[in-house]
Amino acid sequence: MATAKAEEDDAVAGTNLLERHKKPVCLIVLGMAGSGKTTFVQQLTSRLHARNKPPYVINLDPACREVPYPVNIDIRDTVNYKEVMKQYSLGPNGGIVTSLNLFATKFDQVIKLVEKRSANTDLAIFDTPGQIEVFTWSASGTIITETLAALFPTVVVYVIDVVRSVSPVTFMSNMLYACSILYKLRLPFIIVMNKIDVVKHDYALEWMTDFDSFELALSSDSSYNANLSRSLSLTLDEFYKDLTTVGFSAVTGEGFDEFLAAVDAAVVEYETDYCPEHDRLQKLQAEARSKDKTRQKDKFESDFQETSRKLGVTTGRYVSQSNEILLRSHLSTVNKMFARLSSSLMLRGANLTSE
Ligand SMILES: Nc1nc2c(ncn2[C@@H]2O[C@H](COP(=O)(O)OP(=O)(O)OP(=O)(O)O)[C@@H](O)[C@H]2O)c(=O)[nH]1
Ligand SMILES: [Mg+2]
Repeated sequence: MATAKAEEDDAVAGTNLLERHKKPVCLIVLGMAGSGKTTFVQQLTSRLHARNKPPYVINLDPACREVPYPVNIDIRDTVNYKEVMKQYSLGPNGGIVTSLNLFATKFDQVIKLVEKRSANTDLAIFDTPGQIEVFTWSASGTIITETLAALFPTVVVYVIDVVRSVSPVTFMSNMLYACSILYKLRLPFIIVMNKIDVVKHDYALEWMTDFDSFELALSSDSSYNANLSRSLSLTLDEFYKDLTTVGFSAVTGEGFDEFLAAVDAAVVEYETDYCPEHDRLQKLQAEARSKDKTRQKDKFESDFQETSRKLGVTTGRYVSQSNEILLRSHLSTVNKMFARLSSSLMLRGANLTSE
């Protein structure tokens, strides 16, 4: 019997899996300013076009001057970033956050458009603003990420500039940022070590697997930052272990096939790790909501009985007809008082306006 139930569950899970696979995989491209996110999206897009598998591309950076790839949805068509700054008297970062918040209110339309393309698109790519915290720590960033992850297989692609990360302290701060995003979003995560046409990423891989080599790189530095990086590298050991990293050049396209293979593996991880956890949390939330509803209903009933007792009305679960009439008359008195009060307030309001 238990086996039959397990088989049934497997079949249901299997259908979900297949259904989910019919949808495009969403890649959210994040990374520090200038790490090469936009160039990476451009390279990916042009190679996928060349393979007759055009992706659906969405630009979420309201402040970029131009988008160097064929874009399907551009935030700049919906929100004018400069106008937002002017209207709300904001600086550049505040302008980007507010523009993204305004755009997030229309995100259901983006979802509909991506869903429409499900039949003939394998990848939906989201390019994000350079001010990474604007996306990762804002309400709209969370709304966008969680909505996508609930509906599509979603993978976070974190772009690192390997040229700028040759300093172990900079490398460590970049990795800490990646780590914080991974633990916040809890989605499959790929680190793209970009710009390998300039500097190979071998040094970074070595630092991630061999603590001694990282220690050696820091040996000439005795600053507070270096000591902190040293201790942190031991802590990040666990994080490094399960991390998928791909060397890439957004200029030459080197690493493209490895990247696609990493995306495939990440989708499997999404199905096997993220979805069951997401479903479990959804179930817990639904249970909590239903408990809360029952608690509110009980409280309402007890308050109602208490009020009725004070008003001299006897109530049970079923209110007798005469008591109901009495209660209605109480309510109508309260309503009349309320109407009188609000009309006098309106008059006062009118007087204030005319003043
Ligand atoms: N050599 C080399 N240069 C690159 C590569 N990727 C990006 N660049 C250069 O790096 C600079 C920044 O690239 P962008 O793609 O604009 O970086 P971004 O992360 O989108 O920048 P923001 O959106 O401002 O955060 C540009 O001058 C690119 O030409 C690469 O793989 N190799
Ligand atoms: Mg960019």
